[in-house]
Amino acid sequence: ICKFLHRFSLHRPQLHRWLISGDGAQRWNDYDSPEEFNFASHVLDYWAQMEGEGKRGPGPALWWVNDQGDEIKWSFRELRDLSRRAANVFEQTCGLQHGDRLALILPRVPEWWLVTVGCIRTGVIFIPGTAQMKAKDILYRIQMSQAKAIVTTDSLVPEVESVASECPGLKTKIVVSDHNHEGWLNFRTLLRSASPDHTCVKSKMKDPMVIFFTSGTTGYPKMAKHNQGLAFRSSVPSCRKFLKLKTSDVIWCMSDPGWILATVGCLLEPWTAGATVFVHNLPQFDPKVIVETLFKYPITQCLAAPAVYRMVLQKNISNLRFPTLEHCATGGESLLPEEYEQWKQRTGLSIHEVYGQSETGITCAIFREMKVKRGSIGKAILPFDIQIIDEKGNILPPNTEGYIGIRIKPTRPLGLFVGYENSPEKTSEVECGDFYNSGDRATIDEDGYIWFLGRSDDVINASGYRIGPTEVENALVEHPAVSESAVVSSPDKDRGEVVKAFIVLNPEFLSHDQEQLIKELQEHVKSVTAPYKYPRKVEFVSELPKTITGKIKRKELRNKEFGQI
Ligand code: BCO
Repeated sequence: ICKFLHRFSLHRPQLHRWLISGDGAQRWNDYDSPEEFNFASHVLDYWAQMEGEGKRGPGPALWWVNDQGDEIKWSFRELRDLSRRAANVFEQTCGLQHGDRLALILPRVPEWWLVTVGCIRTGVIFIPGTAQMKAKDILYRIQMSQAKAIVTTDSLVPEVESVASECPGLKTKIVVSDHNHEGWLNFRTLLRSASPDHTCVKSKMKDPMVIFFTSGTTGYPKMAKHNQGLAFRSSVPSCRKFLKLKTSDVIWCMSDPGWILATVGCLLEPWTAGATVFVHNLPQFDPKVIVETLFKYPITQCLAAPAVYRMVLQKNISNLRFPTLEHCATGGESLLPEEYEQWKQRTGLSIHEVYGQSETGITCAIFREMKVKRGSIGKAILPFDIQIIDEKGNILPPNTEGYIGIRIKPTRPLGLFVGYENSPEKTSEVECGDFYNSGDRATIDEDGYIWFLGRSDDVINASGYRIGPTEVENALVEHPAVSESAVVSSPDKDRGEVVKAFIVLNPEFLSHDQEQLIKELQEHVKSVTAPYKYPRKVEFVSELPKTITGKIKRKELRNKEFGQI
C-alpha cells in the first residue's frame, strides 16, 4: 500500500511545490516524474530568481578562462538573459521550431552553454560533437540526424563547407566567431541584437532534448536519443548525492563538450545545484596547465577522465596539495588502484569513480560520502536499478561475471536514453528481458558495489574515448598502402588503452620505410576522421586471423595484446 501511495504521489502536479533544502536547492522525490519539465525554466530561471532575491551567494553560474588571461563570469541572471537571446536567435532568425535538430560542434567556448540552454528553451534538440571532427564525420552526423542547423567554430567552417552541398536539409549555418564568413550567420552579432525576453517552451518530460552519437563494434556511430529526463534526473535526491554539490561549489569538469560527460558534468549537475561551472578552454591538453589552474582558482570539485589524473601524476610536480579542491571524480575508463593510491598520497584526496555511457548518463558511482572500494565503480544511482545479468536478462548472483543491466520493465527509468534514433532493431538488440544491456562486463559484490571488467564487444576505450574499430579501419583503407586492417585495443602505461592497427600492406608498399609509413598512416587517419581515434600503435602483418567465413578475429588479436594467449 505504501508503495502504491508513493507512486500515486509522483503524478501530482508539483513543479511549483519545490521543497527548498538547506542549501537552497530544489528537491524532488527519487521516483518523481512530473509530466512537464524544462531545465531552463524550472532550474536555471529558478536560480536567477533566487539570485535576484539575494538567496544565493555571489559565485557566478559560469566562470570561463583561457590561456591568454581572458575571463568571463556570468551570473544566473546574465545566463538567463543571454540564453533567452540565444533562444530568440534560433526561433526568430533561424526559424527553428520545437523538435528541430541542431548540430553543436564547438570547443570549450562560453557560447556552448548559451546554445545548449537556448535549444532547451525552444525545444530544439541539440546534437553535441567534438571539435576534433573532420568533414566526413560532420557529413555523417548531419545526414543521419537531419539537422536543420549547425553551430560551429571558425576552424570547422571549411570542413562544413566542403560537405554542405550533400546536406540539403541543412538550412542554417551559424559560426561563433569575431569574424564573418560568407553564407554563415554570426552568433555573437545576432546575440547582441536579440531580445532578452523569451517564453520558454512547455516541454513534456518525454520530449527529446539531446542526441549523442556513440560508437559501436560495427558500422558508424549510432544516435542515442535522450529526453528531458536526462536533465530531470540531476534533480532527484539520490542522484545529487553522487557529487553533493552546493551553491558555493566551483566544479571543473574537463570533458570535451562533445561527450555526454560534459552535458552532465558541465551543465546539468552543477546548475541544478546552483553551483559554479568552471571552464578552462584548454585548446591543447597540458597537465601543467591543469595543476596551475587548480592552484590559481578556487575550484572545489573536479571531474576528469582517469588519463588526466594519470598524466598529472606522471609529470612529477613537487606540490599537488591544491588549496581549495575537496572532491575528485573520474569516469570514461578504468582508474587503476595504484593511480588512486598515488593521487591520494600526493593530494590527500580520494578519486571517486563514476561509470556511464552515452546511452545512460552517469549510471553508478562512488558517491561523495560513500566508502571507497578501490577499483569499484560504486553503486547504482537511482532511479536506475542495476543488476548483473546474463545474455537472456536473468539476474546473476553476487560475484558472478555478467553484463551491467539497467532495469527497463515494468518502468523505463528517467535518464536512460529513449532508443537509437531511426534504429528500432539496434534498440531492441540492447534490450534483454527486463533490462537494458550495456554490453559492459562486471560483477557485483554483496554490498552492492559494482566491479567493471571490460567490454564484451570490440569497442575500444582509449583514454576515455569510445572508439568503434570499423571507424578506424574505414579511415585506414582509404590510404593506398593499406590492403586491409584490423583495429583493436592495446594496453598502454600512459593512456590505459590505445588504438592498435594490424595492417596488411599492398605489395607495392612492402619495401617502404616502415617507420615513415607508420607516421604517414597515423597522419592520414588524423586527417580523415577525428584525430583522437588514430592508431598510436601500428603493426604490419602478412595476413589477419579470420574465421572460416572470412570475418576478422579481432578478439584473437586483442587477447594477444593483453597477453591472454
Ligand atoms: O597525442 P598526439 O599529440 O599524437 O595526438 C592528439 C592531438 O594532438 C591530436 N589532435 C587533436 N586535434 C587535432 C589533432 N591532430 C590534428 N588536427 C587536429 N585538429 O590528436 C590526438 C588526440 O588525442 P587526445 O584527445 O587523446 O589528446 P590529448 O591531448 O593527449 O588528451 C588527453 C586527454 C586525457 C585530455 C583526452 O584523451 C581526453 O579528453 N580523454 C577523455 C575523453 C572523455 O571525456 N571521455 C568521456 C566520454 S563520456 C563517457 O564516457 C560516459 C560518462 C562517464
